[in-house]
Amino acid sequence: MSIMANRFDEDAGVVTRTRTKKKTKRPPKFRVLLHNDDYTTREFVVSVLSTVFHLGETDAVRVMMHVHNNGVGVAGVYTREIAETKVAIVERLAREHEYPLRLSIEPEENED
Ligand code: TYC
Repeated sequence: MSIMANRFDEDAGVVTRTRTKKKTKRPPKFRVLLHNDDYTTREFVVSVLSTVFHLGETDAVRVMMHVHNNGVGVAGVYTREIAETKVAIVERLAREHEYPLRLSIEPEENED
């Protein structure tokens, strides 16, 4: 949230704006979504959730089962570059194991 006051500079004929409230600098966050398929093994998904997304065994199994039952689920929430890097790492791992596992990224709506 920012408040801007307009001022007219008479010498130069230029309108300047003065920001009176300090801009809070929180970078946008992005959800990394995991998508279900019929071929990737449950064990592989749990291992990715634990090694790449740092979930404990219980949460990793819970997220994997949520995706298995609902089609899609959140693996984690990160800034854009970290989210994109994790997607690239998991996609490479999946292809190496010849799994069709898919991931995507979506912006988290701002909460302020
Ligand atoms: N549906 C897969 C199976 O039954 C398991 C699975 C879960 C696959 C989550 C992908 O993102 C996924 N083997």
